[in-house]
Amino acid sequence: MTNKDRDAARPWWLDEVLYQIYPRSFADTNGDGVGDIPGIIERLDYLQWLGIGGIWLNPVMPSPNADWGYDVADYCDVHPELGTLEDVDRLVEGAAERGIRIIFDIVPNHTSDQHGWFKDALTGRDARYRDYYVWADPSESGGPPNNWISVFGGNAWEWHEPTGQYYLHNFLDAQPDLDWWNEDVRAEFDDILSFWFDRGIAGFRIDVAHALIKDRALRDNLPAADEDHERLKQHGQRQIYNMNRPEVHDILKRWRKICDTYDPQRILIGETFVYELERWVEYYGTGTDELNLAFNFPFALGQLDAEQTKEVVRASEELIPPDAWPVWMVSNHDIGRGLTRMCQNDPDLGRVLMMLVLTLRGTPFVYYGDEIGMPDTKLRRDQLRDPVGLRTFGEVANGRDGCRTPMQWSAQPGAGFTTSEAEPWLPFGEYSAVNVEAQRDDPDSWLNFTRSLIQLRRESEDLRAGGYQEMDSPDGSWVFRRGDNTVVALNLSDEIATVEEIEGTVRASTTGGRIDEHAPGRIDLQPRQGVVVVAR
Ligand code: TEU
Ligand code: CA
Repeated sequence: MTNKDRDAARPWWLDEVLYQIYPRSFADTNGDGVGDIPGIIERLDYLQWLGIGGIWLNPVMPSPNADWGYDVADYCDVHPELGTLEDVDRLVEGAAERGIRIIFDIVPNHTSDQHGWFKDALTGRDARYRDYYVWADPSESGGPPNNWISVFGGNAWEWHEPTGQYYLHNFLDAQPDLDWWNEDVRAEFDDILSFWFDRGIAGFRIDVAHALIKDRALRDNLPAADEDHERLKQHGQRQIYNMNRPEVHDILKRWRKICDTYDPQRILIGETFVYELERWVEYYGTGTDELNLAFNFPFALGQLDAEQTKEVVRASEELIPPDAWPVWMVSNHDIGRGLTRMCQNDPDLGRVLMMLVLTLRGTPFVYYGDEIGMPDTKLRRDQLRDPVGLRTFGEVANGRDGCRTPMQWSAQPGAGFTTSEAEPWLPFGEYSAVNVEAQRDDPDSWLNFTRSLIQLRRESEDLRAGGYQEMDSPDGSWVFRRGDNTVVALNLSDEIATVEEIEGTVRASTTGGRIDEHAPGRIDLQPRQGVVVVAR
């Protein structure tokens, strides 16, 4: 069987562990305190050693950084602070040599207000690019066209005095929303996708994939109700007309067709930030005609609770189309790190969570630093760089900056991230306590735990491709079978748990000393401990 035949039989992204890098915070090669693409190239050997098969990079395109790259000023270039197009080519090539694919982030919902299209749109109602954006007249009583509010707080409409209309911004006013009813906008993005795919980019993570197209009649949103998700209640309204429109699926299906013309097939991963699993599965379409992977936020935003989390996974497994494939993620650059949010920084529970993510049926994502157990970093208000954190400081500790602090490579000044003299763009976490160098040679370290679990997954057909089947488990525990011969047993409680009907050899454990132990039909788990047991 040639490599190509094997790819055709089973696409790579079903089997690999993917890794998210926040480029400004991974590795700085020129001493300006900002991580860069050459820094990622230098660390490819580390990522290969860790065993990952693909990297998603947060946006690297030119941006005035009102929202740190999520305000794109040019979709077909690289931000000078991060590198050049040639660096991207070297990254793609160097990664490919190590069996690693590069996935980019694309932001199609809005541009920067510094994008050429928007600058032109401001010049007049007849401007060439005016209709690339969502413009509206004041309401009859004067004031904004409707009641929509921005995800980041405040009115979603910004008045433009010189042309006498409002423009829509679902995020910052420096992030004007594109009008996806406009066929020209669709055509532009077809070209942008092809531009990067032709350079060897393996796929895209699509920013706010559920938001792209708005209600054509700009109807008012309804207020949030008691039964709504906590986050929606805080927000105040149901986002039913300013996003989450059915027509978004046509756009994503159009993109999928483009991906499918490439060999190897390119993939689409959606930031489908929806609160109901019934809405989430819709982004998979029939299972083969829309997103390849749709992030599961009901899972990621939950607490780590045996009964609740199990229920979300059970429901996700039931709802997902048979030809579609789950994706599991608990940390990212917005919601923070699972260790802090879901495990209150308890390292034992944190490892159990890592074991869960790496052993569920589906593609796991590891956020940079999670493999060494980096918690969210505590920051003072004057240290924040994220506009959203600055708006919400106090309500959300550390805002979104706490999970974006530099990767902790070593205990040396500069943390192995930058030079000892440089001021990092965000403060370091506690890098003398938690870093790659100190953990690399310690067999019981978090890093080697993560790595060995990734290796086990690579070697195990059951863990990569086997079905998920929940088993009976003691209170506070979660036991499931993967494929025919592999059982994952997680004790999330503070009591010892005895798991029955489990026979085989311990092949992975969240704590040292249990590897190769024989489970003769039952096994005792210590509080907050997890094991993977393989029969035969
Ligand atoms: O996030 C979209 C989004 O909905 C989140 O911003 C979330 O609601 C918020 O972080 C809660 O605090 C994406 C990007 O991941 C994020 O970094 C961008 O700021 C946002 O889109 C706008 O592009
Ligand atoms: Ca740099």
